[in-house]
Amino acid sequence: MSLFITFEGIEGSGKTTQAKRLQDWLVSQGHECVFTMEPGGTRISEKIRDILLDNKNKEMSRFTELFLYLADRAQDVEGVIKPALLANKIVIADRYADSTFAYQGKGRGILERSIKTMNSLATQGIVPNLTILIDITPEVGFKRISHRDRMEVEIEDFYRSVRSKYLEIAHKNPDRVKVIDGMLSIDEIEKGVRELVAPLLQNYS
Ligand code: Z5A
Repeated sequence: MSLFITFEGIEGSGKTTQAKRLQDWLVSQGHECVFTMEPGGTRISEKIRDILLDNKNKEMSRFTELFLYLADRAQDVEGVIKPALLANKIVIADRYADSTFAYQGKGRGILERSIKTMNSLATQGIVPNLTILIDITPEVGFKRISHRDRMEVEIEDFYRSVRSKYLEIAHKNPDRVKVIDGMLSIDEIEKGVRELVAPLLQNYS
């Protein structure tokens, strides 16, 4: 049996820290585990990531941005996620489809049903067994990653929208999406993550 676990949250929520810690723990337990990240989980995706996150590309249209995130996902699914799941491995992804609904959908105002249709092509219908949403306020996330005290009001509004969409997704998908308070310590969050993953390992051979 395969297992697909994704981590979601706004910048600075601690997703990457926890995704890596989970991978280390699973490997130490003898599981075969594959780690990926979006954007950037494959050689081609790294190039897409460079385009997406390049500050010189600030004029990028929101639709170009959407297509690039989906192109990145299509490559990640085809090149990493699907083969690993078919080989009965555990896949841990630092961001996946919920990011697109939160950032491009709610954040940039692109119609959810358009995203749904295109995302189902990119994912080939692969849905995570478990999504761990690490929830923090934009202010705390921003301070953690930028070491600055204040963020611009419009940026703060954008991240508030993104965060609210994440919480809505969690509310609508309670079986798949579990929320952990990102204000807890790194060790406390890790413990919470393990408590969520451990029961799934019982079914996982
Ligand atoms: N994006 C999108 O728009 N649409 C999509 O479909 C996808 C992505 C897939 C890049 O994401 C951008 O892609 C992102 C959304 C967009 N940006 N925007 N705008 P990314 O995942 O590559 O980068 P990120 O979201 O900015 O992640 P990050 O900066 O790496 O943050 P993080 O992974 O949430 O946190 P971290 O690296 O684990 O930790 C950050 C710092 O906080 C670090 O110093 C830690 O030691 C510290 N930390 C972590 N946890 C804690 C706790 N619990 N307490 C205190 N300090 C902590």
